[in-house]
Amino acid sequence: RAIGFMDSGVGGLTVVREALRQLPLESVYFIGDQARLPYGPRSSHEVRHFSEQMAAFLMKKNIKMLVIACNTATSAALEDLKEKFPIPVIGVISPGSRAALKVSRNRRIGVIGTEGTIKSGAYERAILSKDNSVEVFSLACPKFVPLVESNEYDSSIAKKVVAETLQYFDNKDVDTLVLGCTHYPLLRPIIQDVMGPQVRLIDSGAETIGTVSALLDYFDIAKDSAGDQIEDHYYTTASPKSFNQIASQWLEINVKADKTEIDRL
Ligand code: DGN
Repeated sequence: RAIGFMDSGVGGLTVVREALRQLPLESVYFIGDQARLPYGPRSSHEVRHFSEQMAAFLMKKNIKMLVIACNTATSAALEDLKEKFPIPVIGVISPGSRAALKVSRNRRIGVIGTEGTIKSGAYERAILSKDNSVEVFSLACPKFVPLVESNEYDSSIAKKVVAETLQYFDNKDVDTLVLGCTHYPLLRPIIQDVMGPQVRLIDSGAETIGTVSALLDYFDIAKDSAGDQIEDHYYTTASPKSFNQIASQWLEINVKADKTEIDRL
């Protein structure tokens, strides 16, 4: 059985990339809801509804574990999906928060994400519930996801937009910045450049794979090399052309996604 991953678009692939590296024997079922992207500006009610649909689609593929590879969906739907589905459901916010606390020295932590994630306050809650002596500075970056989805993530426009947006942190003296949206690791080199080498960037999605790996062991459901064949499947709710291009580039494999209709989800 495979591990299911879901996101609003290509962002979740940054989590899958880490899974391919850290858990090479596991099979992946991925769905990106590109037809209804971006999730950031939507109400949490709507994001919850879409997340349930994607989770139900993946459940039909007989997955053994579900990774919500999207911060916006994690903040809106994690509790709901945990209740509804009889398999382990893992979000990206708690692992990202823990990693930030682990590396920050001056206890001033920045978080960037979509409007939905930042408005929900999920990161602040997750970080402060583990250590309430830190200061958290949160910023919504609504322009970042469209840059990534339009394959502009290393263009000069991207550099300008990222630099302008992150000016907010100029006087905040954060030493750690959480990439609280799974699309943002594609902008990582630019973000690092703008923030400077002294700031540690936390990739929440990548951190999540550590949790996934521990849970596979805990439930004793990890595949070993004597297990069945590895078969990865990618689905998008929009036309697969741009998805395949970004996915193949980012995962360094030839990805051929299938389109799945929303009303069939
Ligand atoms: N990749 C999603 C996240 O981590 O929040 C959000 C993308 C979007 O739909 N705005």
